[in-house]
Amino acid sequence: MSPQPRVFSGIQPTARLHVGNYLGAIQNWVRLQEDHECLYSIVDYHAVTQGFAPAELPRRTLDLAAELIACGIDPERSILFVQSHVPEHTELAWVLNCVVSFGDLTRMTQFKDKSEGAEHVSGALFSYPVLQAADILLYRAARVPVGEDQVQHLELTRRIGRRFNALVGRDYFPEVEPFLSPAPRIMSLADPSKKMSKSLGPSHFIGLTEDPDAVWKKLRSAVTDVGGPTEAAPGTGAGERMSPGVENLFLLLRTTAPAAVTESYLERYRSGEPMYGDLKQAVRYHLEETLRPMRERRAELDDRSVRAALRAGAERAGDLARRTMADVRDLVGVGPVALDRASGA
Ligand code: AQP
Repeated sequence: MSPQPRVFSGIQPTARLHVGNYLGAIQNWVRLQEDHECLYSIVDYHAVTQGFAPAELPRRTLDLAAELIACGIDPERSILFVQSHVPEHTELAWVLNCVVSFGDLTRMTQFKDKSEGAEHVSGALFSYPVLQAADILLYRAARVPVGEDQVQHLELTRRIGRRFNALVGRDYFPEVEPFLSPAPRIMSLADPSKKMSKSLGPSHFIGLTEDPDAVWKKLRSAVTDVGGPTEAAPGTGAGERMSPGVENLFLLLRTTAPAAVTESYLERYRSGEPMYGDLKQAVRYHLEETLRPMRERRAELDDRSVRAALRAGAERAGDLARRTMADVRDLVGVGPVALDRASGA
């Protein structure tokens, strides 16, 4: 039997999961477990690129792991682990820093967005996509389930992998492909011109384990017909132009409700009858149906079992990572084995 294709993806423990993370990426993480060998990492070294938070980071890491398990990541089937528990991530990142071109890094739009107006811009924020490339290439994973905002970084990972292969004269790292969900970009409720994101503030996102009343408060005040029209949401079947806020509500409905439900609201939208209040109620209902089982599973999980799952995950990931790093040191000519060889030992 041929081995299952390998998948890697990571998520930062900067706060708890939101609906954008779930519909854009985590739902695919769960699905891919069926027929892939999956590694999913809580990338805590990424979370410190914009400042340390030693009093909060460990708690966030544990909470995020519990939420991922509640979403359906099965730590028996998939390798669920914390990035810093496998030190080879940062070691490979250094080697890949020697491979990446400075010009390529300067073109990363996320760096431009995150550094704009910041008081202190760390070197790590600039080279962040190299650590991301190391995360993926360390496991020689070919498929990476992410949201649309990460596609540029994956293109860079591909370029780094190719350049490494060319420099060492061996096809060592595979070609990396993004794997996008049907909702690769969920927008903010309060400002639908921006992607749903934790850093924009609580009114902009819906937390996965948020209380239903708080979710409704955010949905009720979600922006609808301001912000200018765009093309109709892909896949909604609507021929007319929708404003970004309405398009986003339809996207939330389409990804949580049966197709017939979305179609009935689209018909009402096309007929021009006022329906935004009802549309928000429908999103509220179907989102709650999606989120409730996760909230319930999350409530049943305790820290002890989550910590045990992460410890086991780090052991399994570490076995794979050590093999790759041994090869990489060899290919680059560093490390004790290379010295032994040079001296004929
Ligand atoms: N709005 C979104 N729509 C679809 N997918 C999204 N992802 C994030 N936001 C959306 C995807 O979720 C995965 C984890 O992303 P991350 O660890 O990079 O989380 P994030 O980007 O840090 O999430 P935020 O909320 O945007 O954080 P801040 O505001 O701190 O930068 C990735 O696959 C991502 O594509």
